[in-house]
Amino acid sequence: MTTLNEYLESMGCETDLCTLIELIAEQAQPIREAFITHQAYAESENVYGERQAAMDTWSDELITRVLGESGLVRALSSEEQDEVRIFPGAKAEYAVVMDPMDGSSLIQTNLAVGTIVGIFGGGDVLQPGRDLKAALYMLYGPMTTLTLTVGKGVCIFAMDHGGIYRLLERDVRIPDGNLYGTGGGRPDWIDQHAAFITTVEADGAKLRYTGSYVADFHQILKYGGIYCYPALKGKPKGKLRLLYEAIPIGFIAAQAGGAITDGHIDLLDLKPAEPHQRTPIYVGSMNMISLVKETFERSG
Ligand code: AFP
Repeated sequence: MTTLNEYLESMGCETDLCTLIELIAEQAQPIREAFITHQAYAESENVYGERQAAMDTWSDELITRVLGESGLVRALSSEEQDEVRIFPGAKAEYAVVMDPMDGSSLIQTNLAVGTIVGIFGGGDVLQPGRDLKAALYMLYGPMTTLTLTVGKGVCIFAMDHGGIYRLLERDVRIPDGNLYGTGGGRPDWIDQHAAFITTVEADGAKLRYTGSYVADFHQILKYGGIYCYPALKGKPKGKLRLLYEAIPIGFIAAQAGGAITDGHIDLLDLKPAEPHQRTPIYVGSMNMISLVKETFERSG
């Protein structure tokens, strides 16, 4: 079976980009091992005032150190760090954006969590998602999988017992489908979102939501449907972040024939104003994205 290395070479990726992707993907192994030993909550809070799980901090420090030492990354913006990190000595000009441990509050319940990464060229982290060179996520579930795009379609790898990623599926396409997952409490949803959910439920859509974005998106990628984290009354930007959560996953969705929107615009066209900017998110199959847009237009 094709390895990650063979796949990247066959895609004609720049050598430095191949090395960077492989380096990031390799961190899944130490992260998996660390789940056993880092279960307790750390005392620190991140920039949003949220309690940081020990694994958030640990995986953030691990990947930051590895990328800093690689000499390939000029700038790094992490959901877990207040400031953008600059590595002035880098020989390559990649800019990495990441959520090192998405869904970390679920680690203690042993549900699947993941690491989300986007890679830009040009050394600047504040770029529209459409300009990504690559996007990937590692999902720590029953298997460790790597879902990757280098802008030429999406493929999924699984890590074998020796730590080698082997291709499970190439040219992944999001089918039209009827799964939906939504964050926020029903009383807090804005009217357009409530109208959308009423419509999909009336159409027989099935609710699937764990509270781990990366895991919830992965089943949408495989089976079709939509993941939503809407604008809430009193929180018009919702909860998730444009740079770390919307942009890399949206790029993967688009490469698989789906799309991402905030209900009004395609989020891949939006240039982030600042690294920690939040946005409402609707990401998934084209049938659902069309319905979101129609509903938002109608209920205005
Ligand atoms: P944590 O990383 O704090 O667990 O947050 C996860 C997350 O950002 C995203 O992965 C989930 O989809 C979303 O928040 C869940 O939020 P709710 O608990 O409000 O549904």
